Amino acid sequence: MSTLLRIGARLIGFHGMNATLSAVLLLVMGCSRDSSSPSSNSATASDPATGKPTRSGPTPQPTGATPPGMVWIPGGEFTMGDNSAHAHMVEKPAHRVRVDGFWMDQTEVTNAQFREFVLATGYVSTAESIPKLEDIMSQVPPGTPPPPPETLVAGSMVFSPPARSVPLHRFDLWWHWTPAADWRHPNGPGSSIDDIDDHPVVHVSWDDAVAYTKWAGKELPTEAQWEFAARGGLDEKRFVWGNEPLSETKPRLNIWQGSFPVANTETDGYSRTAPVKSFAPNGFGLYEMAGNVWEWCSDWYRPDTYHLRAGQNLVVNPTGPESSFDPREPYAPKRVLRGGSFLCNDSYCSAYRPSARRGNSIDTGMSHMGFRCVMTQSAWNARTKNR
Ligand SMILES: [Ca+2]
Ligand SMILES: [Ca+2]
Repeated sequence: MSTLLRIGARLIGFHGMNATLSAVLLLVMGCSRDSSSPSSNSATASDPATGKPTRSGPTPQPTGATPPGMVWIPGGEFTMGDNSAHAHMVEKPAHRVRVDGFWMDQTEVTNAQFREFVLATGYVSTAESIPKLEDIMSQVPPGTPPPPPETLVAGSMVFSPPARSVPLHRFDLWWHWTPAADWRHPNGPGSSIDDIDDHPVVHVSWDDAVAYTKWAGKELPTEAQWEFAARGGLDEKRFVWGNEPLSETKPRLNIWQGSFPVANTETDGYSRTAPVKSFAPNGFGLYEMAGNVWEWCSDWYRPDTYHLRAGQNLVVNPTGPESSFDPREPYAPKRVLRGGSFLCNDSYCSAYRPSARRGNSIDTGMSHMGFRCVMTQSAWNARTKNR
C-alpha cells in the first residue's frame, strides 16, 4: 500500500483511483514485457567469513560465540516459490535457489528492542514525521490532484474492522489513515505499548527497519534468505510446519479466525499482535515466520520476479530485481514483505504460507507490519573482534 492510499481515498476516491491506475497499468504492462534482464537476480556464491567461492550444500555453523537472539540458518538448495493451485501468480514459477548460511533473529524485532534503538539514536520514525507533498505526488499518476493540506499530518494506517460484511477488494473500508498512530501508539491516539514490550514493533516503514538494522550491525534478509529460513528445512511444503492443515483447536500461528474482516473468533488467543515466541518454532528454531506481523525483506518487489529468472537452472544468493514495479501502483517504489500477519486467513490471502509474497511502499508502515534481521558471519566476526 502506498502513501497515496495511506492518505486515503480523500485524494481521488477509491474507485476513481482504480480507474486511473488501470489506464496506467495497460501502458506500463507493455513496457514490462521488454524488461527481462535477470542480471541482478544472481550472484556468485561465497563463504560469508572468507569471501571465497562455496560448494553447494549447507554451510556448517561457525564455531565460537553465537550472536544473542540469533540462530544459524545453514543455507543450501531449495525450491523457491510454489507451482500448486493454492499459490498466487506472484509465487510462480517455482525454481531452484541456493543461499549461503547466515544468522537470523529468532523472533520479530520487539517493541523493547526498537525502543532501545530509538533511545540510543534519537531516531524519528516515518510515521512520526509529516509526509512531504512532493513524496506523495511522485507516487501517483500524473494529473492526480494533491491532497488537502490538512491531511498532511504524521500518522499511519490502522486496521479497524467494519461493522458489517464488505467486499474483500475494498480494503479502504478496514484500513484507516490515523493521525498520531505510530510504533508507540499502534492503534492510534490513546493506545500505547505499555505492557507489550515483547510484541513485535509495528508501524515501521522499510526505511525505519533499515535504520534499525544499521544500528544493530545487521541487515534485512533477502527474500530468498527469508523463504529458505521460513521453510525450516522442509522443501516444497505448504506451511512452515509441513503439509498438515490449519487446526482451529490446535492453533500453530497468530492469524484471523472467523469471517474476515468483520468477525474474529480469536481461537488462537489474539485479535492483534501476539508476544513473540507464542507458538512453536520451525525446524530452524525461528518463531512466527508464519503470521503475527509481516516482515520486511531487502529486495525490491516485482510480481514477475520469478519469471525474470527463467532459463537459470540454479539461482545463487539472489538479491532481487534492480528496481520495483507493481502494475497495481506503478509509481510507488515497493519492497518485499513476507510471512503474513494476524489479519491473514484462508478466505482472504492465506499469506502465512512460506512462498507467499507481497510488496509495500517503502515509506508506509501499518499496524500488521514489522521485521526481523539477519547477519553474516563476517559481520559477527568483526563485532566480536572489536570487543
Ligand atoms: Ca489471531
Ligand atoms: Ca511474522
